[in-house]
Amino acid sequence: MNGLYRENGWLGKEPWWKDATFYQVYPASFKDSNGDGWGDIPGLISKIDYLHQLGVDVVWLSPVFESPQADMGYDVSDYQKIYAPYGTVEDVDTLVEACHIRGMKLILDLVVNHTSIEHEWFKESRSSKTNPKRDWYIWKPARYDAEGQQIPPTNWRGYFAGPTWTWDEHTQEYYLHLYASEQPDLNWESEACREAIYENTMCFWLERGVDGFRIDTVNKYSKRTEYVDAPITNPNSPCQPAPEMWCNGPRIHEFIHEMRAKALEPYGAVSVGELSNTPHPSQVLPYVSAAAQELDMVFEFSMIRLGTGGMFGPKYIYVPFSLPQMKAIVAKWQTFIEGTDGWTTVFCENHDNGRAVSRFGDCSTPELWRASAKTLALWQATLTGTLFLYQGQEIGMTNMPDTWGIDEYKDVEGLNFYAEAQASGDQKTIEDTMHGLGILARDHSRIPFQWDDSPNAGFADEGVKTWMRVHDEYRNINAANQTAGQDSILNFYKRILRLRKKYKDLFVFGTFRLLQAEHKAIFAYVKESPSGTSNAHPQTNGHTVNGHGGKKRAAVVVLNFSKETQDCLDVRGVLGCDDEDVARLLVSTWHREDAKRLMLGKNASPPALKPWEGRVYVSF
Ligand code: TEU
Repeated sequence: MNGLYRENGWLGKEPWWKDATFYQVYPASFKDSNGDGWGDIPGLISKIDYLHQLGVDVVWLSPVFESPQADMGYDVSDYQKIYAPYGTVEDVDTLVEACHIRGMKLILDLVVNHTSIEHEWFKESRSSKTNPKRDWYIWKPARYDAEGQQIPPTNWRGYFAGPTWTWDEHTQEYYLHLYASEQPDLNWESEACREAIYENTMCFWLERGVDGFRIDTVNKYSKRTEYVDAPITNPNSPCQPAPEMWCNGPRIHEFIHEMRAKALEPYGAVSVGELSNTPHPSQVLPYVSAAAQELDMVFEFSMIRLGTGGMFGPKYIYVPFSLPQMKAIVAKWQTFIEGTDGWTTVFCENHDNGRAVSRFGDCSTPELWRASAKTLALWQATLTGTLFLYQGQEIGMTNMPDTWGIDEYKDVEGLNFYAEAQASGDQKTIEDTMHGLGILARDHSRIPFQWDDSPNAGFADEGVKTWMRVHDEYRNINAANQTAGQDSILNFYKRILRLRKKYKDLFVFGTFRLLQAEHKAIFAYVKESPSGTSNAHPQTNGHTVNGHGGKKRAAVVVLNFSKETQDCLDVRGVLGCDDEDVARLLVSTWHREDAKRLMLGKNASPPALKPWEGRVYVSF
């Protein structure tokens, strides 16, 4: 069993992936080694020591498979070939080896809700209604409205705006695609199709030493097979949001359990599923309960979706939110596994969202940018669950400048939403959508990594036309000028990733209790060691004996999410310090520790928190 369990006051032997630090690489934008302006696998290999020195245990590589790139590789046309600008299958073998010799691991991005329209399976399926692979995709006849006009089989709106059905003239039927029309959904109801998925897309890579997968759209494989219309919630559109028609469907747990049994378990492969549109813990736990033998963990998106106007129509109409709203969401997803055999993840960036320091921090001055990036780092590093970083987060990369126009945006999703706004003819909708894209667009996390202050930020050689524009600020924000600086964001990440490991009983496995829930500027919480002590001691006489009167070790995390000075809460009181107890300052984002700050003895109260200062105090 790989849940969080304790024997004799000890943390049981936990699976390696619970306290591992994962790092997502978006290959097109990480490092270009051959001067075509597009990142590649040899470029990533050349930077593997950078990741190792940061403290990365596992690299998650976004899709590099053969693809026409309708959705940046999330439209695969051959799962066993590599998109040539990224390199070759042998390059992946070299990357696996480069990770393993450093004690690191590599997981790939498994995209099997759909293939590319150019995949051989789809070509066969669309060739005729009698082709053996016809039912490997989802084909339906047309409907006709009251006026006799042909309409799609259902009124569903897809994730990229527009309908989820495209008409195929050759066989006179529609095919389903939750995303772009170039991404036809696979029919998981077909056992032959599922078997091919496990063998062709998973076992092939696991045989080559890959250590697991991030599983794309993991809860969407089991559609509700009645294929009925969704309720009309937007009378002004022919397409209606319908995630309930394909999320968490009737056979989803059967399918994922089978995927684990047939492909993951035999290789001891780790799995992290992308679980969107699933806001209730009671729906999430069945995916991550160890006993269920489905997924090891999932990404739940409530926090990272803050600011979006919902997942469908108004997604890019920005909706301001408060810190108490964010805190309530974090508390919900930090505590939902307590008392269960489930597990969770910690993340605040990925390739589908804007940059955290731009969305949740403060980039109004260089000082606040640095301070807020470090406090966000401290926030992430002290939360329970497996930690996932996204490329560039560790150096505080920011959103694209708000002076950049729509021509710098390349992502199919954002461009479709913008085109939909333009089609409305409503100027305010167009302006509001551009404003929302300026904060939330997936493009912000996809511009070239800023390695140094050389032209093209060291991502590509000088003079090379990069596939996306390099940020204007690359001379000030880059890895090279943060490598030496002790106060740099990069070095702070290195430091707190080590601390997270050293105090894993508190930060990785600890219980979470929110403090000052309604405070509009302070994000504070208590993390308590499940084992009762730092070095779990065997229990005797039924009580944990730890030299601290049996008190559980705890940490108080106090983060100032504002540019104003804020009073610090009563740390000693929260930790239940008796007169002779001392609360120890473990880390501050502002202060180089010194003796007087380190200890909070009797009657001592912590100094006020500077703007965007984060601190962690521990009981012992
Ligand atoms: O995204 C799945 C998805 O539905 C959303 O959670 C995602 O945020 C997207 O922006 C739709 O709003 C996954 C991948 O992460 C994404 O990059 C792909 O575009 C998508 O699947 C299709 O493969």
